[in-house]
Order: sequence, then C-alpha cells, then structure tokens
Amino acid sequence: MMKRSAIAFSAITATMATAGVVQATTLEDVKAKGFVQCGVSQGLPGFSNFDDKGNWTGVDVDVCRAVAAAVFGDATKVKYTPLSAKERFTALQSGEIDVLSRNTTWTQTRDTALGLNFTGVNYYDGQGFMVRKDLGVKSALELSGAAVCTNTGTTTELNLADYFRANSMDYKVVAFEKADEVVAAYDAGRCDVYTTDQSGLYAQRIKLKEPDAHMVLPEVISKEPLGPVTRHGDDEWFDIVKWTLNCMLNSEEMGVTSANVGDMAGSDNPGIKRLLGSEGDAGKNLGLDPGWCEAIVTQVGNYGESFAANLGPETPLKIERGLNALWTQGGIQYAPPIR
Ligand SMILES: N[C@@H](CCC(=O)N[C@@H](CS)C(=O)NCC(=O)O)C(=O)O
Repeated sequence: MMKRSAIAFSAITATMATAGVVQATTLEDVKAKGFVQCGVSQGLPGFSNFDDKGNWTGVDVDVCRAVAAAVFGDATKVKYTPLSAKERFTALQSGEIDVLSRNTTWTQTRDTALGLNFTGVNYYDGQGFMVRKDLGVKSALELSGAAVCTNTGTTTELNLADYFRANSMDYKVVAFEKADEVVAAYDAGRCDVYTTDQSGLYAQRIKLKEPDAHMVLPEVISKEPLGPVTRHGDDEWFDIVKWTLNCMLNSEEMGVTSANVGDMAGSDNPGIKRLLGSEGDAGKNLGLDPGWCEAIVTQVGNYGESFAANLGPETPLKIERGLNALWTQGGIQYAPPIR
C-alpha cells in the first residue's frame, strides 16, 4: 500500500514535473487497471456500509458504482478502500484512490489548500447532537459542562468548539479516530452527547443497544454539504465525477428511472435524448461512450431512487428528502443541464 503522506505526494509531483515526466490521467489509469478505486467510510449505514458478505451499499457507494457505469458500462467495476476521516485526504492526494465518496463536507480549505476538487453535493447536511432521552435535555443550549463524543479529523470537531465558545459553554471532548469507537463510547455512557452530521446520527443510532432511548436535539449548528472529491490537476476526471452526479439528478428531474430507462430511450423529449445519448455530444465531451448516463440510470438508478433505497422512509434510517429534494419539489438539489 502506498504511504499516506501529503509531503511525499507533493515531492513526487514536483520531481516528475521538473523531469518532464508525462503522467497518465486518472481516466487512463482507471481504464488500464479495469476498475475505479473508491475511498469510502469504514461503515456508515445509508452512505457506505458493507454486509457480512462484503457487499457495499449506500448513496456514497452508488456514486462509486455510477462512475464505474459511466466509464466501463459496468457498475460492478469498483474496488473500495475504507478510510477513517483522518486518512481520507492523503489517500486521495497520494493516488491510492481515484475518487473519495465518503460523507465529506465541502469546505474552503479542503477545496483549495488540500489540493482537492469537490464535484458537487450528494447530500446537504448539518451538524447535530444526540443525547439519551433520560438526560432530560431538550436543547443543545442546555449542554454546558457536558462530555461530548466525536470523531477526529472532521469538521465536527471544529464546529463543536465554535458552538460552545460562541455560547460561552464549557465542554469536554471525548474523541476517537474510528467512528465505531465513538459510538461504543457514547453507548457505554462515557459521554453525555454524541455529535456529528445529522445523517450520521440517524445512521449510527441504529448501532446503539437501545436506539429508541436516544433523541436528536433540534439545533443544526453548521452547513455540511457532503460530496464526492477528486484531486486538483485532472479536469477530465473531475468532469466525469461531477457529471456522473449530475446525470443522476437530471434523470430524477426528467422522470427517468432504472425501471423505465429502456422506454425513455425512445422518447421525443430533446432533454431526455441528450441525457440518454441518442442526441448531442455529452458522452464525447467527457471522453466516454454516448450511453454513459443511460448505463448509470439502468444499473444504479437516479438520485431519488438511490436516496429512497438507502436513506428514505422505507429504510432503517427513515430520512425525509428535506433539503435534498429536487429544486422542483421544494428542496435545493439542482443540477446544471446537459446541453
Ligand atoms: N462530514 C464531516 C464528518 C465526516 C465523518 O467522518 N463522520 C464520521 C461520523 S458520522 C464518520 O463518517 N464515520 C464513519 C466512518 O468513519 O466509517 C467531515 O467531512 O469532516
């Protein structure tokens, strides 16, 4: 395994640049090896989670599968690298993974100083707090003096500090690198509060001994736009991942689903024709086959299908679309058009 070191990465690129070495693009690399190496979480239900047979599912996993469908016409051509929050950026910088799809918040520092590009938002989230119902607390503003469990290497840690300082409240952090350690510590009563992205609270609550004994407090203390990430310096690959997500969103908006995509291929609607590749150059512009988006919808589904299957009311997480509804349905999910 390649060493996860950002310093080593910049040294290598600098040496290659001075030596005039031509680097293969990520698309060439991916095609040559025959799969997409996708960085995911170490197990977050609804986002990227594996079962006892080692099958990965979740909305973040669906992005990995959709990229493989776009590139190879085959959503199964993915290998997964489970990463802690702390490890994830160096894994991408060093080239160990091709894309990071791991409930990662788009922030200014990550998008600039870390040498990364956020390709869009596949889940609009915000940070929240969970407590035991018998703690008797109804608002985060009653948490002064609390011990708070959280993950290292996250925006969560930083927002927590801001929020308690801004409200002149004391707190004690109990932090771990691995998410399961955080959940176990909270479940064992080592802290009064568990804080992370609200979606993460709903996902991790399932793992607690008595999920119903816990509640999520009403306050949302931050913006956490979560999305897939690529490296700086490879616009072609950045475009492919960005338009993979846009394909899934535009398909939902146009009513194209995994069930009807075959019929939709014969549609007279020019927007659907461009989406599914019977008209226009969308595939060619990305260096892909004309059926790139059709393969995504056929094999993975549109954004709404992926949301419903992994996060929605029919799943153990029971999350409403909320902000993640399309802009045409009262939410803020909005993809630029294919034209
Ligand atoms: N969105 C935040 C938090 C991401 C994060 O790592 N959250 C934890 C708690 S939900 C997590 O994903 N754990 C799952 C894992 O590490 O496998 C960020 O980008 O920093």
